[in-house]
Amino acid sequence: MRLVLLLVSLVLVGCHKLMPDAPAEDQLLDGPVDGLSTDEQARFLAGDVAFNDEVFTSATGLGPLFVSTSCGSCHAGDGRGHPFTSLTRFGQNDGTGNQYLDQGGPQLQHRALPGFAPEEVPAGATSTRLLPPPNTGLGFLDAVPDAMILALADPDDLDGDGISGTPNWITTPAYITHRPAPVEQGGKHIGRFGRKGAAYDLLQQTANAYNQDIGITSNYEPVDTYTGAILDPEVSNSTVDQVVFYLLTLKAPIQRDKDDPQVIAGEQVFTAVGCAKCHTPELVTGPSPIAPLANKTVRPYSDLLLHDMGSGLDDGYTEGSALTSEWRTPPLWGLGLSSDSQGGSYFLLHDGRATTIEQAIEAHDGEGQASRIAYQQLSTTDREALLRFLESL
Ligand code: HEC
Ligand code: HEC
Ligand SMILES: [Ca+2]
Ligand SMILES: [Ca+2]
Ligand SMILES: [Ca+2]
Repeated sequence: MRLVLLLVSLVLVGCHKLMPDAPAEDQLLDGPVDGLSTDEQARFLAGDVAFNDEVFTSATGLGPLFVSTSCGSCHAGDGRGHPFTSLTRFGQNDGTGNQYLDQGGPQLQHRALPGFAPEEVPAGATSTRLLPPPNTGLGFLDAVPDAMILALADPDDLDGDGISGTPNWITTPAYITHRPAPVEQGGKHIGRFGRKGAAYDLLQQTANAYNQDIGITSNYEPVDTYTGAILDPEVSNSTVDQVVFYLLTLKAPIQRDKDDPQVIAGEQVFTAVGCAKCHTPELVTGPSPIAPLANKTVRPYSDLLLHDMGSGLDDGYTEGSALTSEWRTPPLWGLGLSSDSQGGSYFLLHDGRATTIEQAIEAHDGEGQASRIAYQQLSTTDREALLRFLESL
């Protein structure tokens, strides 16, 4: 019987593309946006291979200190990550900048090639453990003009609703080309990627990931994490650019059951209890050299701003101008599909501590307190509708 099942499953895998129950487009996270030119599709595919299939070894420059051996090993299926694929950063808990750069900060490389000592968190440093966020729809988030993010901010809470979203003001590396009409404040720019919004764009995120996560130097980030010396690039500019293009053109998750009356009712509850004040339903992109990303209305459910989420979610670690208790509102698109990439269960919030959507909401405090209390006071019917809606994203 086992053998028969095995054979059946092999056949099923074999004709994956022909089967009527092959996953529908709205169940998948890792395809390209619609409307790419033939040339752009080729760049997407090249980036896909570099991101998912290129596993580094000592022969191709891995390490000597590293966290993992490929992008795809941590970002499986481009969805939300798993506790097994987390990474650790360390530093101090105030705004003085990372005080541990000479002791291996900010990132812990806990693995090393034979003959090299892996890092440990130095005494006195505070450390944080982060799970990978999803990579879907990032090109749309990248194409949102700075001015739109700034317009959503209310750093001094002038409207008195208890919510004071603020951008993460960061110093951008010299190799970054700022997007059109960048907003600048005292020489700093608005970061929007990463759990604390400390990366300006997908090039910075990618060049850093190669360097810090895999121990791979590039022209962009040439400093070897082990010796501190500037090394020849171990990954070419063209490969980095292809990976950036892949991230830019990964499609946004498609909402399911959107016409279901319970889902529609749930979205109304979402707005009524104030979730939409941070999880901004709609953003509009500006110009982009990639036509399908330009001037599009998208529904990520994020304002890309930082919010103080209270002491329970305080990780004691700062990045850019983000305080220890501040997190960038995570986009909620793809939420209902995230257990597919998380081994069948949910691992939500920055460190994956919430294993249900309800637990994630219950952990909202600080600026999220009023909304969480409103959620706790909902009738069962409204609460069920809200969850149905969240699962449809
Ligand atoms: C060890 C696991 C690991 C590896 C390897 C890894 N990442 Fe990540 N990635 C993470 C984690 C954890 C975060 C969240 C970090 C943060 O918030 O600052 C992240 C964040 C990101 C983001 C930001 C997404 C967002 O929503 O803001 C992008 C893009 C990304 N990674 C791309 C890459 C690329 C490209 C590579 C390969 C060059 C890579 N990652 C390798 C774990 C990994
Ligand atoms: C004050 C702004 C704010 C409000 C209001 C708010 N959220 Fe959040 N939400 C956040 C931030 C910031 C996080 C990330 C916290 C972390 O990672 O530790 C988050 C995380 C989440 C997550 C986990 C997402 C993931 O990918 O891990 C869910 C689900 C969520 N919120 C749903 C809701 C719902 C539903 C409501 C309304 C009841 C709500 N939020 C209200 C800011 C807010
Ligand atoms: Ca190396
Ligand atoms: Ca390090
Ligand atoms: Ca406010």
